[in-house]
Amino acid sequence: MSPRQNSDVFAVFVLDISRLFLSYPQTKTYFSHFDLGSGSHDLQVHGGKVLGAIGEATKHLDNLDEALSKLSDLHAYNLRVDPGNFRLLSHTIQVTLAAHFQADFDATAQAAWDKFLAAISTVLTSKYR
Ligand code: ZNH
Repeated sequence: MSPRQNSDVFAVFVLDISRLFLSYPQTKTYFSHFDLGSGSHDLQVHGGKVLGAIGEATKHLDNLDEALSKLSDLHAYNLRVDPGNFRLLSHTIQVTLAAHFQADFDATAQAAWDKFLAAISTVLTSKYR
């Protein structure tokens, strides 16, 4: 269950992005304009966007900088999300995967996801100043 084999992973995670806000309430500050109720329309749409971007990134593993360039601008110049939050989201994604794919999410899969999500986070926080 590597990041490359991702299709059904995404549907599952969309339902679960509220885990980020429940586990790490400080992350809610960026979403004051959202309905943060578990499973709300806002969360499903946003979860879909985030996972869409992650799915797209799996197709550009050798060129994440360029593939994520626009998103990198958005997070650095516009959203100004504290970089520490990327670790929290990455961790939340991995816990979600572990919970839903208990047998497949072994240590090797975890290492691959951790590396992949860290690489994405590095790009998305690379333009901060
Ligand atoms: Zn983010 C948005 C992705 C992280 C916060 N994002 C977003 C989007 C996407 C993303 C795709 C959409 C865009 C458009 O629409 O154009 N993110 C992402 C990724 C990651 C992230 C991939 C990693 C991995 N974010 C993050 C974090 C945070 C955030 C960590 C905090 C906590 N985002 C955000 C916000 C927004 C976004 C706030 C906006 C929303 C609305 O809609 O308003």
